[in-house]
Order: sequence, then C-alpha cells, then structure tokens
Amino acid sequence: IVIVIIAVVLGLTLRQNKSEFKSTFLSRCEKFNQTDCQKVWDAFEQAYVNKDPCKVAVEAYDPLIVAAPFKPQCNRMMFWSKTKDVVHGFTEKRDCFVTLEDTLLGSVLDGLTWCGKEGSKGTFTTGCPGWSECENNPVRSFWRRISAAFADVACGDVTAMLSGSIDTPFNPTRKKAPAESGSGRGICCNRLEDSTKDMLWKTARDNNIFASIEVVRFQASRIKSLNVVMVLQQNAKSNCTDPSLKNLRQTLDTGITYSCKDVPESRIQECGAKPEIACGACW
Ligand code: NGD
Repeated sequence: IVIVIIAVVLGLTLRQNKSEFKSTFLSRCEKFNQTDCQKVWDAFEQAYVNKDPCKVAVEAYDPLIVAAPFKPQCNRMMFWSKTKDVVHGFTEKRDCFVTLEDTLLGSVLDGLTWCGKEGSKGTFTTGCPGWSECENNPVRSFWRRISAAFADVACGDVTAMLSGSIDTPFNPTRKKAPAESGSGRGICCNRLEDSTKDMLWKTARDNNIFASIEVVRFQASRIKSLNVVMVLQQNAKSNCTDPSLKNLRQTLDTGITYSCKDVPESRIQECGAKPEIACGACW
C-alpha cells in the first residue's frame, strides 16, 4: 500500500510539473497572434522527450524552427553578451530594438529549464542537467539552435551590447567545466544542489553564443553594419579599444561595416526612462 501511495504521489507530482511547464509555454505563446501554439509545443517537445538529457543535439530543434520561423526585422535586431539585464531593462521600456527574447521562441522559453527522460513521455523541470554539466543538454542546445536561427535572418544595421565589466568582451574560445571533461554527464545532476550547478557553470567561462554562433553567421549580403555598444559601468575593465574587438572585426564577413561606441550604463537607463529621446539619439 505504501509503495502504491508513493507511486501515485510521485506520478501526480511529475504530471503537475509537466502541466505547469506546458501551461507557461502556452500562455506566453498565446500573446503572439495567429500562432498555433499547440503545433509549436509539439515541435518543441519532440526535440527532447524520451531522450537521455545529455544527448539532445542542437539539430533536434530543427523542426521547431520550421514550425516557428524567425522573421527578419531589419535595422532593429539587437544581440548581446554578458549584458542581459541592461539590454532587457532597456528593451522592455522602449520599442527601439528586438532581441531574441522578444521573439516567439525566445520569449516563451526565456528563464525556463526543462528536460526529458529515456522511457518517459514527460517533460521535467527538476533534476535536469545544468548548462555546462554536459554539452548536449536540452536547454543549451535550444539556445544555440535558436540563436543561430535569429542570427541567420539578421539584416540591415545590427546592434550588439557587450560588457565593459569583463576583461575580454569578445571571447569565442571555450574552456571546459571540470564536470564536462569526461564523457557523458560528469557528476550526476540529480545529486547536485542548484547553487553547485551555478558554481559549475560560472567556472565554464565560454559558452559564448554571441561570438561562436551568432557573429559567424552574419552575412554581408543581408547585413550593412554591426554597431557595438560597450556598456560601461563604474570601474570598467575594457572598452572599444580592447584587443578582443579586433578579433571581432576580423571574424566579421568582409563587407559588413563595424563600429563601436563606449556608452555608460546610466545613459542606457536614462534613454529607457525617457521616451522623448529618439532611439537614434540614445548613444
Ligand atoms: O553556464 C551557464 C550559462 N552561460 C550562459 N547562460 C548560462 N546559463 C546557465 N545556467 N549556465 C545563459 O545564457 C544565461 O541565461 C545567460 O544570460 C545567457 C547568455 O549568456 P552570455 O551572457 O554569456 O551571452 P552569450 O554570448 O553566450 O549569448 C548571448 C546571445 C544573445 O545575443 C542572445 O540572442 O545569444 C542569445 N542567447 C544565448 C543564450 C541564452 C540568449 C539566451 C537566453 N535568453 O537565455
């Protein structure tokens, strides 16, 4: 009897998890008009359901991109690296730019964690691998895939906000986290506290999607210029003169004009707060 009760409670908990995640997905999706959100969900779910959560390849999300393609929004597309909060603090208040997190797929899954399990039809939100715990986890593969799709359609004048608070604002190289160096999953995620997972991924200083996935897909046939905004806080460690930005220029497809501007974070916040400042006059 005890075993049956435990099984029922466990089953209900897992179902609860699934329906909560799915309802967040659908309610965020429904804000986008003329979207068949159930169809998008089905395409999403097939990528990771019934799979080892360390064996979800980036390509598993290809059908999702087909089901919910990205539309180019020329001259308004905003990329970022290590500046998530300041970028979204600005874009939430002003309608000057579109980030990945303003698109259907980006907004529906921003901030969420999910994974499947071999032999199960469920979607789980706990016990999933951390970002760097194994390379091919469902969340990381998703962001890599949709970041690539967003960069593929970038056009016109493109903006990127990079951080002046780190030594190397443009950093394509990837260092492995300790738990990643073996094959498979390293330390099993179920036994790790969330705080430990966070520590783990903080030591994995790469994962730089902007440098390794987005910039390399910018095509001169579609994009006129890349305009970097270096976000400077007090005691900034780097600015537009940083040598790493030379690598950025060299990585760029020839034909794309490059520019860089040092902008205090306070100016970006001011522009967010004052709609009377035109988008083009923010920096
Ligand atoms: O180790 C990690 C980790 N590294 C990055 N991130 C991580 N999350 C962990 N749990 N563990 C997540 O990616 C985290 O949510 C970060 O805020 C986000 C971006 O990482 P960052 O700042 O290092 O920048 P990247 O260059 O890797 O990627 C930023 C660009 C940007 O133009 C977006 O269009 O790539 C797109 N993006 C990538 C990954 C995740 C967006 C997201 C997102 N919204 O979560």
